Amino acid sequence: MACESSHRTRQAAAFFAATCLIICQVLKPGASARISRPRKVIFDHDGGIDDYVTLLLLLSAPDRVRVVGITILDADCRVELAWNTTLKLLHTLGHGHIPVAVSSLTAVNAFPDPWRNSVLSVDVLPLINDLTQEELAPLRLATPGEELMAQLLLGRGAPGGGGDAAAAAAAAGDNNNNNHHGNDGDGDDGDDEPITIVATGPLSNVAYVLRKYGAAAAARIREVWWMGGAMWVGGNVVEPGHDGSAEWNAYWDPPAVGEVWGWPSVPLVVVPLDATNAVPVTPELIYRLGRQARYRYSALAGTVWSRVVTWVYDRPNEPYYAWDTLTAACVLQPDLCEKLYDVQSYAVVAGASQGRTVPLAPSPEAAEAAAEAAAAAEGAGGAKGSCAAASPCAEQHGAGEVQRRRMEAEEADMRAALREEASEGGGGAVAVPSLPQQQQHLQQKQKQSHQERGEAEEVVWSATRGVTVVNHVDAEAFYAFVLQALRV
Ligand SMILES: [Ca+2]
Repeated sequence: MACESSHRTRQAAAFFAATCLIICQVLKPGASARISRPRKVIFDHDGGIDDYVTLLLLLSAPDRVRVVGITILDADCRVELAWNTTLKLLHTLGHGHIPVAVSSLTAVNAFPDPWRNSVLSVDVLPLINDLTQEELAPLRLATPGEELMAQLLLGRGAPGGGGDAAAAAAAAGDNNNNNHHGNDGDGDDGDDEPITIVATGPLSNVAYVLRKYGAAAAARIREVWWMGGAMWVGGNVVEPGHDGSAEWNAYWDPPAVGEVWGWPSVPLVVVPLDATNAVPVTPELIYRLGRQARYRYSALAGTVWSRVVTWVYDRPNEPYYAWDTLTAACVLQPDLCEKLYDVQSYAVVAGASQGRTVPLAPSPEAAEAAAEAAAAAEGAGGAKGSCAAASPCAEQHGAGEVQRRRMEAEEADMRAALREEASEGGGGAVAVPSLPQQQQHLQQKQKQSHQERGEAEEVVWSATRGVTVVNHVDAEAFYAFVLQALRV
């Protein structure tokens, strides 16, 4: 009995010690640091003006994200210049240890030259030009950007890259040596934490990695945040032969969008034009950055954005938006951005709508309007409950729905006619709001057409998958967040 009692006492003591150990582990400072560890990020950009402000934003929050590598596509830029510009910014801010590589992948539909050329206006900024070309040269990695992304994901380091980059940065006198995290520059720091990809250009690099490395790479992606697509609003592509329904990042490489849509196991958060249309880069925003220009990041961001502020006069109906910067802001401050989850959608990868991203459901606003119309029709049909089981009354209840369907069908026919006109005549673009029912009808029609002609069916549409869509942001909340974040 005494022995049993002693055994129980020892058990109780062991339980108490184990409990204490767990509690102590949770409470000690190091434990909380692990819990709130910054998330690893690959910044996959395409060298536009907005991409550099986005880089500043990502670097401004080392407590939330750690940029482990940067890949650049030759899309909204001249990529050799964009490489220079990115390296100069990193060096200026003491982040020269971050590996940067240029992708070898090329456009299906190239960006307009004037947009691509704008990178020069950032590359020449005196604020970032204390390095000579000779000093920059050793910072350039031989590894193609798409392979750097793969290596960072798969934890193989960046052969011929990261280590060399860090050494080269040191040799070039990386300003401040501001390596907050002891990162050796290759992203392979021995942990197996999945990596977030913040993609503010086309999806080509992401698609390449998934295509070549398959499930092994997919499993290493925590999520892809992509600035791209236009879900329930018209696109911003104005090109001959296109119907204007696509957003430019998607249009640059539509098959890549389709490929990423084909990986439902890779969480995808889309920041489409639906959200970014709310956040123009205004003169007032830049003035506000100027008022806090004593902060280096604010001075740089304001200067970079000032390169495009004249768009408010040049293109009053389509000003320069903070497309990419909003995407990074949503990563850093998730509650800033309203999201819809598991939005079933597909991408158009060929034809006059290539690059279009198509949700299967109507927008929340349209759904709400339809519900209100149905409710109003129900109200007009008589006193509530007066005809619960009566067939004629059921028809009355459905009047609003019938009207909605008729109006949608009429609108869809009109837009289909416009699409055909655009594709046949190669004419100007038209704004095409998302009408998934009509799109599916169009798909069916084209499939039948191929079958009737005995042709092999062209791959025009991606698989359907669920994505998270950032569909709304409060502009002032976004501006205030950026202003606060850039006080560095
Ligand atoms: Ca971009």
